[in-house]
Amino acid sequence: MGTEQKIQLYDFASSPNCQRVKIVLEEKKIPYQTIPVDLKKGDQKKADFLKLNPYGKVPVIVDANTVLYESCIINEYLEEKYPEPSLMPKDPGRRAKIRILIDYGLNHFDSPYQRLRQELMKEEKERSVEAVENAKKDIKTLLQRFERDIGDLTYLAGDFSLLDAALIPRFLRLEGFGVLPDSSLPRLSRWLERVKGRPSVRAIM
Ligand SMILES: N[C@@H](CCC(=O)N[C@@H](CS)C(=O)NCC(=O)O)C(=O)O
Repeated sequence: MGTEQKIQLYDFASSPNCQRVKIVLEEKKIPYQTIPVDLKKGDQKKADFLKLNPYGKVPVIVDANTVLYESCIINEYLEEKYPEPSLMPKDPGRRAKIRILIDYGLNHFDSPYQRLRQELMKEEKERSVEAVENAKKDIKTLLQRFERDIGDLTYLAGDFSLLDAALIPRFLRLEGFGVLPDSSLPRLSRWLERVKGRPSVRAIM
């Protein structure tokens, strides 16, 4: 792949949605170049960028004539177009289950995750300790599903997959928020330590 054919990733370095795509690009060793989009300056709402993504959000990838947005859809595209190394099982049922868990880990988590995030963004004197503790409790309850499912597996669905890639950025934030590691989630806590050793994850940290 020559330099001019590299995938372009419109990126904001601390964005978990961009990091999710970068993990897959790194795992598959796909050459790419990042094009920074300054979200603080509102570059994502400018006319040129809206032509790439009408939602006005990062990430966006440009792969030759293909322009895509929505991080999980981008990752599915990368898996189909660049199948090696594979990040999805062959069995359609197991693939579907992974998609259910990605949806669970991102969408079903969103309410307590955003509550916690908003609360922690406040100045300490304005923060409600009760709201923080309630959100953490709700998140830990939701995380029990992964704690059960991972069992003795190395990664969330066996081999490293799009499920791990999708959830790592959010779970790293949960670590920053003091939710993980946690004694009620020993396997998930060990999983997080394990994935942090992967070069693809080190690249986003
Ligand atoms: N569902 C989208 C969400 C993308 C998203 O919310 N991106 C954030 C950065 S993490 C963004 O661009 N925010 C800027 C804005 O909404 O103006 C995805 O998975 O790609």
